[in-house]
Amino acid sequence: MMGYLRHRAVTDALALLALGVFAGLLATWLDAFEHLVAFLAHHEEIEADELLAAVVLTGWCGFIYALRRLSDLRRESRRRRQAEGDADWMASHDPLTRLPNRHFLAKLMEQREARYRSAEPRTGVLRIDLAGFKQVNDALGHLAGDGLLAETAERLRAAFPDTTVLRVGGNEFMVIMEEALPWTLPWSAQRALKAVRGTVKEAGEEIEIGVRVGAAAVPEHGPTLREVLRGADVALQAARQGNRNEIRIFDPAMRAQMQARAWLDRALPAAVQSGAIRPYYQPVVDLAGGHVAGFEALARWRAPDGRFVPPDQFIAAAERCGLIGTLSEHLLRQVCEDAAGWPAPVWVAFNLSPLQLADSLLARRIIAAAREATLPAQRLEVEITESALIQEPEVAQRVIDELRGAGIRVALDDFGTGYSSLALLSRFSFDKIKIDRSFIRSFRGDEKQMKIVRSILGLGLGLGTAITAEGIEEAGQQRLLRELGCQYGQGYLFGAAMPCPEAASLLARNQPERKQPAA
Ligand code: G
Ligand code: G
Ligand code: MN
Repeated sequence: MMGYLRHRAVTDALALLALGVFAGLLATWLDAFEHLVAFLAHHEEIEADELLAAVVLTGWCGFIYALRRLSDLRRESRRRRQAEGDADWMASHDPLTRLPNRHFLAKLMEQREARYRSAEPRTGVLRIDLAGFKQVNDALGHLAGDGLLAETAERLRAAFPDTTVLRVGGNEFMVIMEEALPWTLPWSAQRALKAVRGTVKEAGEEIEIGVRVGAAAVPEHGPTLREVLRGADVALQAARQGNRNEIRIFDPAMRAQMQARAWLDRALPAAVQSGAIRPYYQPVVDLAGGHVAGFEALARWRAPDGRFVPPDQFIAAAERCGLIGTLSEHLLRQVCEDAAGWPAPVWVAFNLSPLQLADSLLARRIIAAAREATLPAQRLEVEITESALIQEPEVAQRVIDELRGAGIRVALDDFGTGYSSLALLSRFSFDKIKIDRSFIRSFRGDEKQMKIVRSILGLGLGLGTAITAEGIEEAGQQRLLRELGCQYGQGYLFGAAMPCPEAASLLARNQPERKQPAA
């Protein structure tokens, strides 16, 4: 449009110039000026000289007018060019943080691929996301969430000046470091973590931001930026499985892990619905009497190819996919039904996931499941880990009180691995404490571990809480624990988790002496 106008202006100017030159030549050839002067001198009465001056003045005015319109046109064209540039900018930037976005990244990759073909120059990539961002959004509102993102962008920009910092997703950021030296990658990841972590004030609240960083570089982890972005994503996913503040550098083994995870997430819903995940039962032995006192139900999933999927993996997947409630409900029904068929007073213990303790109806569900299966509440035990109690202490308190009120026992699982907090022991009431197997494994040879096990046993005695030692694998461990006064033992020495029919036949063989008919 502008080009066409300029072209016409030039042709017009040339035509007018030609016309002027032609008129000048014609006037010279006809001596027009002399005739005009003579004419004016002869006819003073018509004031033609004034008229001429007016015509010349009008000409000049027209010229000025034309110049002004021309400058308007210029300004208009500049404004339009800028607007076009802005549209480009807007398409390739995020309006909230003013950082380049995914489109920018796509263009950058295209440019590199066109320019370098196969071997791209060395480039470090960090993918960064915020832990608990969704909770901030949900609890404090989207404005607070926006503020958090803007603040994060600012911190990253300050930490990486003259480097491309992008926002590539809801709460995901990226740093692309061209020409970065190989050994600086972990250091840069650390810099990103340090820059972003810490507290932010939003909506009048101090928010603690957690940061996860996945890092990868061209050419160590792939020949192109495109591939390395994927590698950094895999590393970020691995970092997400860790703590709140976590850094992972890409490692090819992660790829296999991610594929396994993706398979789990796909296959789990069907497995939960079809009942492919079943409870197995590991015996818990009364150490003084030597008989099986109860069983701990442990979920087992035999995949279609026959191999067992590790429970910590599918439990974590169920938590991730929001299926833990459904899975747990299926399992608990089966467990209560199975245990109702065992002779009294053999009991069954059921593990709860920390996530489930946020459900205020949990206790009622559990009580109902036992009742429906006609399993007396006294023969059902629920195992809870400390982390579950710390996340939602008020709800946990209510759930525990309700369960105990109904006669269901509550055990504190894996004691010794987490916080092992005395405050928790004093705040909540437990019927049983389970000493984690990591203590039992080595306590015989280790004076200090021995003292700790002895102290936990003393604590149990003082609080009137039964103690189970987990992970007993050797007869020597069993003997020592019995001598120390530990009431229950569990571990491969007595048996691993087994299907229900095997548990039933174990019970038939292993009855407490007092129950056996007198000879
Ligand atoms: O059985 P091991 O068997 O490998 O179990 C691994 C982990 O999975 C343990 O911490 C155990 O408490 C947990 N687990 C096993 N079964 C269940 C279950 O039914 N529900 C929940 N929430 N955790 C379970
Ligand atoms: O976290 P929780 O205590 O619920 O999990 C029990 C886990 O301990 C299960 O994974 C179970 O298979 C495992 N386990 C049970 N007995 C033993 C044992 O004697 N040695 C080892 N190493 N693990 C055991
Ligand atoms: Mn357990």
